[in-house]
This record gives sequence, structure tokens and C-alpha cells, in this order.
Amino acid sequence: MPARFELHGIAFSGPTYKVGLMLSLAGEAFDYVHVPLREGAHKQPAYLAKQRYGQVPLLVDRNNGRHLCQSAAILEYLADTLGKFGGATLEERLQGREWLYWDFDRLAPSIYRTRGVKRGFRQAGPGILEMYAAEASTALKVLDQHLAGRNWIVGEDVTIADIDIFGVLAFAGEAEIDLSPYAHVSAWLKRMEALPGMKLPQNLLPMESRIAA
Ligand SMILES: N[C@@H](CCC(=O)N[C@@H](CS)C(=O)NCC(=O)O)C(=O)O
Repeated sequence: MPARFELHGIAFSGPTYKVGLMLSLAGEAFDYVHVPLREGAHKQPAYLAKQRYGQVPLLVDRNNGRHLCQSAAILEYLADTLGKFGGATLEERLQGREWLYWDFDRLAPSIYRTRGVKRGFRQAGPGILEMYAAEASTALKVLDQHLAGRNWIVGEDVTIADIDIFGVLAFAGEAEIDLSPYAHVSAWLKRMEALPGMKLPQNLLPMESRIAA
């Protein structure tokens, strides 16, 4: 039987990683379609018809034909449809959503963009890099304080808030951002890395399409 989900993306994309990681942690095998961004595949009409923003990731749910985009919205969809990682109560779900918005506003831009510069995907001068470093440090302090005395970002178990934020901090090394000063974040990263189904970015997505095993 074909896999229920088909993920379109590219291996070096943080948002694609977040969705692949959620599927892996949920134990959902998925077909993977490599989208060659450098060749402009994401701006072709056939792809734009499925992903209005011309970006990766795109997730297709073959159970109902839905085409889903925006990684945070996809995580919420998967939590709903799989009944996993959505939080134990409405309160937890709402708190988790706050952390998703916070991540996209305060944490992800500085870390992903710094990584983009270090890997040569983006250009930025020293002033911009300093600004990103300051923003990352401010956000990491907020997260570190929040994680003091907690195992997970929301409630008593892993939620999509953890998966989403892990999907950013997994790239901190490539951004040359040292997480060791943030003791609670570092301990939480270890808990995340020990989860069944955990795959780090370098082990999750290939640079070619792949049918689920
Ligand atoms: N907010 C989006 C961001 C997606 C995104 O930035 N994707 C990048 C790759 S990491 C992309 O498709 N870039 C090509 C472009 O924007 O033209 C999400 O979370 O899904």
C-alpha cells in the first residue's frame, strides 16, 4: 500500500526538516519528492498550483488529496489528523501555538538566516550578522528561562512546539551559534535527540526523491 503522505522539499531546508521530523517521530512512512530549488522547480506553474507560495515544504495527504504548505500549519494539521503531539488539553494546544508563532517571529529568522550566510545560500555583511547574533541570543534566553524546571516546552509530553523549535536549533551548529551557554535548552535538546524516531537533519532527507520503505 502506498504511503499516506508525500513530502516535497529539499534536504537542506529547515522547514522541510521540521515536517519530515514530525512524520518520523509519529512513525509515519512517507514518500519524498526532491524539489531542485536551484533549478527553479518551485516556481514552475505545476508546482505553484500545489504550493501557492512557491516554497518548500509541500505535504500531500493522499487520504483526502489535500495539499498543505507552511511548515507550522502542516505540523498543526499532522497533530490533528494523526492525534499525536498536539498537546493533552486545549490549553496546551493554545500554548503550543503561541510557541510556533514566537519561533517564526523571534528564533527561526536569526538562526536560519545566519546559517544561510555561513553556508553561502545568502549574503550579509558583518552588521547584519551581529544583529542576527543579538536576536538569536535574546530568543535563546527566553527559551532557556522557559525550559528551567520543565522537560518539554508545553505540558508533560512532546508537542509540535518542541518539534518546530528543534527543527530550528538542529541547525544552530551550521549557523555557528553555540548553544552550550543555555543549559536548559541543551538538556532539552538531549531529551529530544533521545526520542524514538528522532533523525537529525543529515540523516532524514536525501538529495533525491525516495519512495517510502
Ligand atoms: N514559512 C515557510 C518558509 C518556507 C521556506 O522559507 N522555504 C524555503 C526553503 S528553506 C524556500 O522554499 N525558498 C525558496 C523561495 O522562497 O523562493 C514554512 O515554514 O514553510
